[in-house]
Amino acid sequence: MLTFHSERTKKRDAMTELDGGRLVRPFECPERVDIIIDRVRATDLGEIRAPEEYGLDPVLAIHDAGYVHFLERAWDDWSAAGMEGEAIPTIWPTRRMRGDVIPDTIAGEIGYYALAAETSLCAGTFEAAQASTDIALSALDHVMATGNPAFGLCRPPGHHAAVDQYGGYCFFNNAAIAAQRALDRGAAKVAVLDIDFHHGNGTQDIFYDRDDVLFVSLHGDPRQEFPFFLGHADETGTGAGRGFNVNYPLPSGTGYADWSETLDEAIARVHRYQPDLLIVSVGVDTFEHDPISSFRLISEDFTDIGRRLRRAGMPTLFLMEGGYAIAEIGINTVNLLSGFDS
Ligand code: Q9C
Ligand code: ZN
Repeated sequence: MLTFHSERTKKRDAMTELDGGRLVRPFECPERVDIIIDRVRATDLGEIRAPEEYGLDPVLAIHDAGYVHFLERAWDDWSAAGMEGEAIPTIWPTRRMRGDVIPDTIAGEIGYYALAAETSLCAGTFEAAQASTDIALSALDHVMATGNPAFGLCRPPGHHAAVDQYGGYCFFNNAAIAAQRALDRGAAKVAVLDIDFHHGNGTQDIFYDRDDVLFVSLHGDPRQEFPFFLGHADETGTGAGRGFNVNYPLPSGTGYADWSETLDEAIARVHRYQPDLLIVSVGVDTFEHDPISSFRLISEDFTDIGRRLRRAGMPTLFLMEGGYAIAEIGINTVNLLSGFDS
C-alpha cells in the first residue's frame, strides 16, 4: 500500500501540554511520524510519496473561515501580546455565557476557538496542520484514481477538530475534509469508521445532520474518557442525518475479544450503507501500553483489524489519528496496514 508522508508535519513541535496540572512535553510529538515511516520502510509496506499542495479551499469547505484565519495568525498575535509561554486558553464561553460575540483579543479568541486546554498553539502549528491535510487529500486522490488503498500519515491528527474548534491535538479535520472532497469529486456516499481510542467528536459534529457521510466510531466511554461531552450511544444523527451516526462507547479495560466483536458490528453497518469510499480514522491508542488510554489491544490484534477491514471489500483510505506508545506506534500502525494488504 502507498504511504503519503511529509517532513512539513514536523513543523509543529510544541513544548507544552497541560497534563495533570503540569506542563509536559506533548504526547502528540513529531517523532511519531519518524517511527511510523521507519517501520513502513523496514517492512516494505510500499512506496512512500510526498503530498501535493491543495491550499485552503478544501479546508474551508469544512471549517469556518474565521476559525481557519484565527489559527493562521494565533501564534503571532499571542507572541505580539507579550505572552511568554505557548498559547493556552483559560476561559471559554460555557453554559449561560455569550457564545455569539467573538472577542477581538487573542486571550478571548483562543477560548472561543479551543475546545480543550491540553493542546498548546506554537509556531509552525498552522503549517503542520496544512501539511497534514495535504497528506490526507493526496492519499484520497490516489484511492479515487486507482481504487487501491492508501495510507495518509497525517500529523497533527484531525478527528477532534470541529467546524470552528481545535483541541485534543487536532486542528483541521483531515477525515472530514477528505470525505467532503470525495463527495465533491463524484462519490455519492462516504463512510468514516473511527477506530481511535477517543471519540471523534469533530467528525461526528461536522456530519451530524447529513446522510451522505455515515460516521461510525468505537471508543472509550465518554463518561470516563476524553472528550467527555460527546460520543454516547444515543447520538444517532439529526434531520436528514438521523440514523447515520453510530457510536459504540466501550468500557475501560476493553480487550480485543469485545473490541473486535464491536468492530464486526460497525463494519456490518458500514456495509449496509454501501459507501463509494471508506475512510478509516486510524488510532493505535487502543494499544495496551498507550500512556493516555485504557483499552488492551496487543500488537498482533492490529494485524487482525487490517484483515477484517480488507474483508469488508471497499475502496479504503487510512488516515492517521492518535497513538502515543511511541516505542510500538510503528509496529502497531504498520501491522494494521499490512494486515489489510495480506
Ligand atoms: N494529557 C487523539 O488521540 N487528553 N487525541 C489528554 C493527557 C486529550 C487525544 C490527556 C487526548 C486527545 C487524536
Ligand atoms: Zn485518540
